Amino acid sequence: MAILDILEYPDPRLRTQAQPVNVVDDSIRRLIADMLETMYEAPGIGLAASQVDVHLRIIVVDVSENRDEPHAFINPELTLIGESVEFEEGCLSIPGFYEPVSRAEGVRVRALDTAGDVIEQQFDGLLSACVQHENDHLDGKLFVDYLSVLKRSRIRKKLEKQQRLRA
Ligand code: GNR
Ligand code: NI
Repeated sequence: MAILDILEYPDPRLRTQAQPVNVVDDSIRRLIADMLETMYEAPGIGLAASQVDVHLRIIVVDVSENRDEPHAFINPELTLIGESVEFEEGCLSIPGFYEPVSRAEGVRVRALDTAGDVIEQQFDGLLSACVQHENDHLDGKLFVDYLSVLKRSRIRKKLEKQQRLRA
């Protein structure tokens, strides 16, 4: 197992369109184990492969209190359900910033599991928002894209400054 480095906004690699996984093999299962370890260590409630600079369609989530209900979805396909509701969102690639984002209240996810079998599950609440946030990463989309140009550019400038000071 390994803790992976998480890319930070405005790194252009976060804008990469992720590619479907062709075969669910041991290298994919190892990546998922490393993604879960990285998510728990961060700590976060979700992680997309895009955030660790692997541009494959894989997401992991765990919104449980005890951090013992991991979900991994390979090649997820989402069907949005219900009205839109606002969630306060953060992102491990945009550390320290939290803003409300409108998301569908429910989501149906069709995906492959770590055995390569097709699964279909439905979620609501925070898990629904988190799955939608992770799926956006796979298409190079970030929660700041839903904010005003002004808010987004303020966040970008603050992060760029932090990154300059760190370098
Ligand atoms: O840790 C995270 N918290 C969060 C809160 C509300 C909605 C989505 C998220 S996902 C985020 C981890 C992350 O950046 N995943 O891509
Ligand atoms: Ni994120």
